Amino acid sequence: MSTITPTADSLAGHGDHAHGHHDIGFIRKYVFSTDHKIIGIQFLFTTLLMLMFGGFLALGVRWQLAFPWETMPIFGQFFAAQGGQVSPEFYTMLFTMHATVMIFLVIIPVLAGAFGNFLIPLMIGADDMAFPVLNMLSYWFMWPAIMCFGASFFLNEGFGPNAGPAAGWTSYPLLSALVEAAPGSGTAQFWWLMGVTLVGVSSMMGSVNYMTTIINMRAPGMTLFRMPLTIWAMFITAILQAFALPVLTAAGFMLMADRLLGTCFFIPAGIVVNNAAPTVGGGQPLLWQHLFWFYSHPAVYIMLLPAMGMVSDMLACMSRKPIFGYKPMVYSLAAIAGLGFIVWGHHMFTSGMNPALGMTFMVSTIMIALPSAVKVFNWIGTMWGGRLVFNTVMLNSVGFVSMFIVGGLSGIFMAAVPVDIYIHDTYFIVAHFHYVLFGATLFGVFAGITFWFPKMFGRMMNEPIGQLHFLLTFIGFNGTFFPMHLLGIAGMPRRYADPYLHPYLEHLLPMNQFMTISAILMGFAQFLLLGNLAYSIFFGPKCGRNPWEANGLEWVAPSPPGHGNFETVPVCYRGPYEYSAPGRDEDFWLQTEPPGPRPETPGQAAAASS
Ligand code: HEM
Ligand SMILES: [Cu+2]
Repeated sequence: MSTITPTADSLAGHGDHAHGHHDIGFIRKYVFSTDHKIIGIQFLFTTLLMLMFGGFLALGVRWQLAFPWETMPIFGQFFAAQGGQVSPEFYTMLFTMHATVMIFLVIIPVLAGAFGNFLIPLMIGADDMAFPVLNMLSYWFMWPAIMCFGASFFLNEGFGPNAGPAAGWTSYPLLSALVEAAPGSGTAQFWWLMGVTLVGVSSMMGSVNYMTTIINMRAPGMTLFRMPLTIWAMFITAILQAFALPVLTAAGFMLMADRLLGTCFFIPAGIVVNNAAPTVGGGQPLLWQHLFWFYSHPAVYIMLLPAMGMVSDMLACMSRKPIFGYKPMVYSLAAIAGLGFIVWGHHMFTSGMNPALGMTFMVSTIMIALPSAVKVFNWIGTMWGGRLVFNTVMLNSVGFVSMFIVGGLSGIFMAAVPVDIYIHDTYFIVAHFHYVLFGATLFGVFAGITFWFPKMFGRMMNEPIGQLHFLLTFIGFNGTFFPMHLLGIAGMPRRYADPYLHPYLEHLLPMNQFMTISAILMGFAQFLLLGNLAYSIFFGPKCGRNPWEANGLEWVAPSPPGHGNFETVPVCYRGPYEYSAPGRDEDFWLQTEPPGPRPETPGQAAAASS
């Protein structure tokens, strides 16, 4: 791809566009806005709301695991029919909807929807996305999805013991294919499938937009290898979405057809469920698992890669050093994404798979450790010998790296077939994915909120509260999730409403109580984040264009940037990581600053030409 050379014409044309615009009403400006910045902020607040909701569902799960069959405080009143208890069906619904909300309504949209939208045009020097109306639709398709998921709680055989879809966020048949299979398999499961389909529509509209924008709308001089790693990560994530998502959508339609049209893709013959007539299909439940994970394994990278990119940018800035190994960072992102397509079988090691096939899935999965290790090594290399600034951004970024190491290492255990046969479907798995999704991604998101908040609102967030929020979340997180490794090794299965019915698990109750208390602490800590956000939007200290003295194009625009982002088309002269460049007075070097006079000493000349 070639770089566009700036012409006086394009500069003037763009300038005109940035200034000469029309007055639009409140609704068009803030509700049905086509401005990528507003859409990004809409995504951010929606996902934070969903994060709180999903967190409450998780606390419901934790309540039952710590105090089984005891009346739930406060919320117990809502299901009086059960005597305020969490029934087994209700427990199943709680973890299903917790995971559904966290994955489809929090992590995926916060990364691509909130940060992708806000950052892509700003960081590549464009005035907006390639398709602004499509972009607006991608946000507004989230709400029908949220409503479908919401409806699935109620439009069922009655709120109460039978409430909600309960086949897990993985929706394995037969639970999800046969209406009679379980209390949640009826109408609730239908609305769940509708919700996932709509989230998919939203994601796909975003993905097309991001790819087009990044390929076509980069500012003059912004070559591919001058793009910040955030943009590389968003680009690769968009490609992942585009290739993986159609498989899930197709599988969803097949499942719908099984439920509504009498097909039997996933329903085998002769199964009797709940005393209904034997099924007459010739299908295979395992087919769903293959199709589902063909999407969902790449999707776990959709939930991680953007945060990796963002953390790379923040770590370089807060270490005042160039990113260590920029190109290896790009190639390792691409390698993780590419390998991510050929490992899905590791979710099915215990399904009676041919050992030769299991072996190939094992090897390909373990190979992902290589690019992952390159990234970890390079993040540490970036910090090594830097002038580290220990603020909220740095703390959360280091939280990301360290928790990713823990989650990544437990991944290698699970990738090994003999080990996985023992720990499959135990709490070890739950520990692993929370370390990656929460420990890594969510800490990256907290760092990103603090880092780009000044650009969003023109004000800084409160530093002491930010640090306290990090500290409490970090302690609460590890208190909640580290013991899950031990539970898993002790054999505690996931998705059991009462594991203590098995005598060999009875002694694990105190550890579960400790974890629940840690989770409650962590839940409360999130109010610090919300309070900090609400306060800082109105009362935070005002800041200029570049409060962190960073290099990227977004820091050239006003804070917050107006409609059209830049006053004139930014021209990009170098990569985004020129921190502490030798021979300069300042320790940062904006991508837009024209090259200065020739360096004096030969050493500086060598440094400048390399
Ligand atoms: C407030 C913090 C959180 C707590 C206390 C929590 C707790 C739990 C618990 C207890 C389970 C049930 C495990 C089982 O019995 O199988 C669970 C499942 C799950 N959680 Fe979380 N979680 C939290 C945050 C998150 C976040 C941020 C994400 C994703 C971004 C997430 C994703 C999942 C997933 C995918 C499952 C699997 C559910 C299933 O078995 O189908 N959780 N969580
Ligand atoms: Cu996987």
